[in-house]
Amino acid sequence: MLPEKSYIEDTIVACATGGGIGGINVIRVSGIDAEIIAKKIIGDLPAPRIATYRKFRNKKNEIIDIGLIIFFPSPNSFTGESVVEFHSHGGPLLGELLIDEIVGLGARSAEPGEFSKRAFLNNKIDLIQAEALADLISCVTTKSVKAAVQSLSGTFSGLIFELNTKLTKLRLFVEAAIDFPEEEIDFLSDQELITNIELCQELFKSTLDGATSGEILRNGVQVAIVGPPNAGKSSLFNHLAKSDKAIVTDAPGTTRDILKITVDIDGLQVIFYDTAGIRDNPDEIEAEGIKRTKKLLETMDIAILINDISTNSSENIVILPSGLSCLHVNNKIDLINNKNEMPDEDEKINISVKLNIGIDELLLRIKKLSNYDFSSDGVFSARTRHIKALERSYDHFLLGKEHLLTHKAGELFAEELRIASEALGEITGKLSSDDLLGKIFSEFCIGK
Ligand SMILES: Nc1nc2c(ncn2[C@@H]2O[C@H](COP(=O)(O)OP(=O)(O)OP(=O)(O)O)[C@@H](O)[C@H]2O)c(=O)[nH]1
Ligand SMILES: [Mg+2]
Repeated sequence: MLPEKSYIEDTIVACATGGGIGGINVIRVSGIDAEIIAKKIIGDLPAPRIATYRKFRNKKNEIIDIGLIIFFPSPNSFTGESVVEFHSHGGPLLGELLIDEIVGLGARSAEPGEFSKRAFLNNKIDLIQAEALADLISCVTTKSVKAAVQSLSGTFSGLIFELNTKLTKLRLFVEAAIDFPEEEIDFLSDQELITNIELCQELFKSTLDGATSGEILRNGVQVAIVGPPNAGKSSLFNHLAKSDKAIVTDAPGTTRDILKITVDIDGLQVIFYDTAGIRDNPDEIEAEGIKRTKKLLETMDIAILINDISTNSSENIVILPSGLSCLHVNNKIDLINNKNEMPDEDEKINISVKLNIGIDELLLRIKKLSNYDFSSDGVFSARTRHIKALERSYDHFLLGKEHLLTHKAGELFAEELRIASEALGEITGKLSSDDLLGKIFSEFCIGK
């Protein structure tokens, strides 16, 4: 998977900071012409890795800005290529002027994620670390920041490496035993082999658990608040948002558009959606809202099905997709005067948004349903594609184990373990297709 020559031979430039109004902008140049470009702009080449104060000049020798320049000679840079960073003054136009000048000197504007892609292609970081880098900027909770930093610093990659080493050792051991049958090694009775298989399985399980938590942390938990009109969906939504984001009235059919807020629940990112009340015979606009609610439900992790206990409006109208986790909630319990009228159904949560009763219990149940392990420390961030590849790898490992222990088929064991290793290679990028790499890096922002 060596990069094409032309790809790596050109020099790229982009603003590595936001490019908006601020103290400074960092304009990053990477590639073989970075040194020449730096010399042309400041007149000389500063000492490596030392921030140097210089005038930045255009082709006509006019000063376009004054700032710091740092030169990172290859291979000791973020991308592994020669990199020059210009710290220009903040302001979008200034940054653009400098970039135009650099482009005029032979560089090309970088594509999204291109710096990280070069870092990956030059083995500075693996794919997990590159993805963690991209995730870091979109984290909205401190827990998810910590997790992304863990992945960036190599925690997740280290586990994948350890798993792969274990798989390879097991495979080589069995292959050696197959290759030298004359030595009559009865490897199946070797307790060390059995122990190593068990240890590998344990590591698979704990890595999958960690990655699952990491994925939940990264993606957040999607929760739709649904139910009949007037049940108090928007009231609950506003309560969770701590703002009057949604319109609340006592007229049924108030909400039509889907509203969304992100709430930090003990470090877990929970995305709540307020939806149109579902009922028979809606008007035309409401019908569109209901259609959207039903579509939304297909992509949710959890539905809060909310019912107005004072009217006991029918819940049967809301048909949830099969497999969707659902929390049944009775709202407006403040309107029930007689305690005997209070439903005592274990699975239902009785709340009053108005009096802030039962909301903590509701949040607790969301936490439980999220499958996120709140007790675990050192969580690392992970993506769905990592989990899928890990699961595939684990399945092949288990199949191999069965071949070996049940059918005494050493060759099949070795073959399954080889496929299991390949799946792990996709995670770190050792064995990823160009298409996959292109897709991953194109989702990065420019300058990354
Ligand atoms: N007494 C009482 N009233 C509530 C409670 N929660 C909501 N309400 C009232 O119920 C009415 C409807 O609330 P909304 O939040 O607009 O209900 P909704 O489910 O979003 O309704 P639609 O958008 O029309 O589907 C409003 O008058 C709220 O003030 C509660 O816990 N107790
Ligand atoms: Mg509403």
